[in-house]
Formats: sequence, C-alpha cells, structure tokens
Amino acid sequence: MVQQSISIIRVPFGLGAGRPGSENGPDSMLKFGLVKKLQGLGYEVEADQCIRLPDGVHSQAGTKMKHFEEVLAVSGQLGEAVYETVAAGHIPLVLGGDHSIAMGSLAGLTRHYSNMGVIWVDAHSDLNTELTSPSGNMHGISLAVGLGLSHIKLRQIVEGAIPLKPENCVIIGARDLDRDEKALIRSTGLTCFTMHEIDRLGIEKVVLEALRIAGNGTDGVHLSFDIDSVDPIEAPGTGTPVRGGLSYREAHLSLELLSESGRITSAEFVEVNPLLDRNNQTSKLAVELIGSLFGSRIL
Ligand code: 4U7
Ligand code: MN
Ligand code: MN
Ligand code: MN
Repeated sequence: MVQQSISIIRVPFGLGAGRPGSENGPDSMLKFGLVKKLQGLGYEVEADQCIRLPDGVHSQAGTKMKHFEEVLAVSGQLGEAVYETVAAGHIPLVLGGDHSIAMGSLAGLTRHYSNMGVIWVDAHSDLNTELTSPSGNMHGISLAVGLGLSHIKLRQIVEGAIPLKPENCVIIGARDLDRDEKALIRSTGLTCFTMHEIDRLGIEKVVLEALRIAGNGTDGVHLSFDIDSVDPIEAPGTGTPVRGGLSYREAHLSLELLSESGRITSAEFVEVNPLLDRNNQTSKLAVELIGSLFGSRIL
C-alpha cells in the first residue's frame, strides 16, 4: 500500500444479505479502534463519509432478487463516493455492510481505473446471477455484476464504469460454490483458489500468484475481503459461515503479503455481523486484519 491518506467510507447496509446485522459492521469496526490503528501506522485518516439508503426506496414485494432497488440505490451513492475519493488521490477503505455493496465499489473504481484487477477473498464466489441465484440474496451476485455477467451492469450504477476482465480477477478461500457458479468459473477462465488449493500450495504461494494475476498489466488492484473467508472458529460473527476456512495466521499472512506488494489501491471489508458475534471477536479481528493490510507488523 502506497503511503498516503485513507478515506474510510462506512456503508451501514445489510439488506443484500439474508439475515440482519451486517448494517452494524461499520460502527462496530470503528468502535474497536480502527481509526487509531491506522493513524498509529502513519496514515492520515478521514472517516466522515457514510452512505445511507435514500428515503423512499423500496423494492416491489415478490420480485425474485430481494431488495434489488435498495441495493442499486446504495451502490449508486457508494460508487460516486468511491470515485470521488480515488480521483482526489485518497485510498478508499469501504466498510460494509453486506457484500452486495461491492457493486458500488467496483462501479466507482472502474470509472477511474481503466484496467483494474480484483482479489476477492471469500468462502463463496458471489458469481450467481438473477437467473441462477438459489436464495434471491443480492450479496451472492456482486462479483458476477462486476464481470458484466448479470443483467445489472456497472455502468447503470456509475456512468462510465466498465466491467472487470476475468483474467485479472482472483478468488481466494472458496469452499461453498453453487453449481452454476462452478460452471461460470470454468467458462470465464477466472482464477479461483479454493481451500483445497490453499491446503496443498500454502497460502503464501496462493497470494503471490493472485497478486501476479490481478496485477498483470493493471493500473489498480482492489481487495474485496468477505470476513466469512476466515474460519468461523475465528470469525463467528457473519451471516453465511462455512467451516474449513482460513486460519487466523493464514488470514493475517495474506493481508501482510498484499501490504508488502504495494499493489493494493483500494479495499473493502464486508459481512461482519455484530448481532451474530461472540464477544465482538469478529469485529476485533476485522480491525486487526485491516491493520495488517496497512502495514502492521510484529517487529
Ligand atoms: B457472500 C449463496 F446460495 N451462494 O447466492 C447465494 F449459498 O457475500 C451464498 O459471499 C452467497 O456472503 C453468500 O445466496 C454471499 C448460497
Ligand atoms: Mn461475499
Ligand atoms: Mn461469503
Ligand atoms: Mn456472507
């Protein structure tokens, strides 16, 4: 991460998930010392941006994708804020909220970066579309939207936004993929390092390879970090936990390697759900992990 100023953008929005609580993620991460931590690492931190659902936006009951209108409204506002932030030369650090908000981040970022890579750390691939989604939850389609595979396009969210290229997108930590998501991974050629591959290759090799792919010829690399990538033993406070995830050490090492690379130009941390947490363990972990991404080290 280049030494500059960080602009935290809070997105207290959880309607893209199937259960409530992730809307409390941003306040919880701030409460457990995120700003102090980043300032202690030498950054100038601005934390006054907050994206709220505009009044009067409601989806029709009975449409297949739940809270479609609300997600698009929030994403539009977030996309503009992210675009303004990068255009002003600050590093956007987006705090979710559920993972549907990534549509907004990606829209704002691809308006600025003409060829952006993405590293998507998640137990899931978020590659359903409105046609394949088994749940109707918008947080399960955000990467598909980013890649231009859904009817929802990034340019509808932010004018001038462009789709991601699958050859510059990498998923790390996957262990719960739906049938149509697996088929999309095969047909698009997007790289997906499952937990199986992390077991076999080791997390260091996987992250360095991910950086090579997402960094190859790109003018920016966005990190989208879903806290459910981490094993539920360490991160129980999330709406869609899946056992067999990244260990505490693997999660930290991943973020340390991303930090050392100096290639990450924006990040979002999503799916922290304080209502489902145990002793705020997950919020505290998220703050620590963000610290690792921005250069916190043992010695
Ligand atoms: B998250 C799921 F069916 N694939 O589409 C779906 F298993 O942002 C889960 O990664 C999506 O947490 C999880 O609803 C979305 C389901
Ligand atoms: Mn996700
Ligand atoms: Mn997930
Ligand atoms: Mn989730």
